[in-house]
Amino acid sequence: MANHRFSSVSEEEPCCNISKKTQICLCVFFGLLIAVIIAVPVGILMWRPPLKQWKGEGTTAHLYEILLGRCYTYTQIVRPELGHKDCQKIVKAFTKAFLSKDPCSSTEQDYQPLMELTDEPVPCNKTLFWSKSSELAHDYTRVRQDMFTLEDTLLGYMADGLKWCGDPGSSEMNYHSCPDWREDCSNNSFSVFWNTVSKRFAEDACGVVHVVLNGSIRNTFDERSTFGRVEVFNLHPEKVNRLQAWVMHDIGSVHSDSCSSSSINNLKQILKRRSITFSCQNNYRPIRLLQCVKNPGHSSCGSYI
Ligand code: N1C
Repeated sequence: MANHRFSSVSEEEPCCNISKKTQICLCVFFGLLIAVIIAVPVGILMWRPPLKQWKGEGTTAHLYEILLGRCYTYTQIVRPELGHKDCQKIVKAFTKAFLSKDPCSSTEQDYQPLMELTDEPVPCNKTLFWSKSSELAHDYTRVRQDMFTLEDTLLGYMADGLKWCGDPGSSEMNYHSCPDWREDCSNNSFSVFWNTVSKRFAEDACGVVHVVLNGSIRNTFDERSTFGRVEVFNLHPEKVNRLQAWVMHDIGSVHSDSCSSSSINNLKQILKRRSITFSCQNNYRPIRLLQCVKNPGHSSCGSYI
């Protein structure tokens, strides 16, 4: 009985003379207040200025992991003599070169620490350059394992086919867009990287160096390409005795350029001024054979296969 009376009093007379409605209101008010007190600083801490939008495609998804995986594959499996290289350090130096920076003001210096960690000897007479002929040149070095394109060295192997850029207002990579060379800026983190590594690759070359050129396009030797702009001018005449060019025509294409064309003559003149001997051969047979392996039925391959 007493218990019954007590409980009915507590239900009907809310504590401290505050009505139940007021209690609910207070609860809601304090709840909201706490939510605001938590949400505002969290929001301030979490807020990121929007990343800048560019015309080119954004950073390759999982760039960090891909770089690290490729670095280990190269140093442990492809060239185990480089097994002492520190891949964690190399990939950190790679990303540090462009993260939190304006992707349109990239410099060679940004990549200098990365360059120092990835030096790698290429034997004399084994360097192979290419221009507008990436697939063919790499088909060739896949078979001629003693020859090296830039992508057969550690840094080229790691970066081949990837895209990357950062943003000055963020420590993140910009996965949405990166500057386009033509439409945004030429000094972008990606182009500056290829210029920097191509320059070193050419500076390191010695003996007879080779280049695969595409004779099925109009400007077989293009002075604006990385080969024509960077590599040719960074060969050291005191250690490079000759540049051997192989002008290759696509199977079945109408020939556009050959060793006797004006663009190749332009290359010859540039090298002459730089005291480097030049020799040129159309459709170098070993590479032609590789083209024919891919096109066995073509009439122009009849004499080979
Ligand atoms: O501008 P290119 O060719 O003449 O550059 C090729 C030349 C090669 O000899 C390489 O040593 O320059 C070096 N190089 C690369 O190794 C490379 N890998 C991937 C230059 N560029 C490279 N890339 C990408 O291809 C990069 O995006 C760059 O802009 C293109 C250049 O290819 P291209 O015009 O056929």
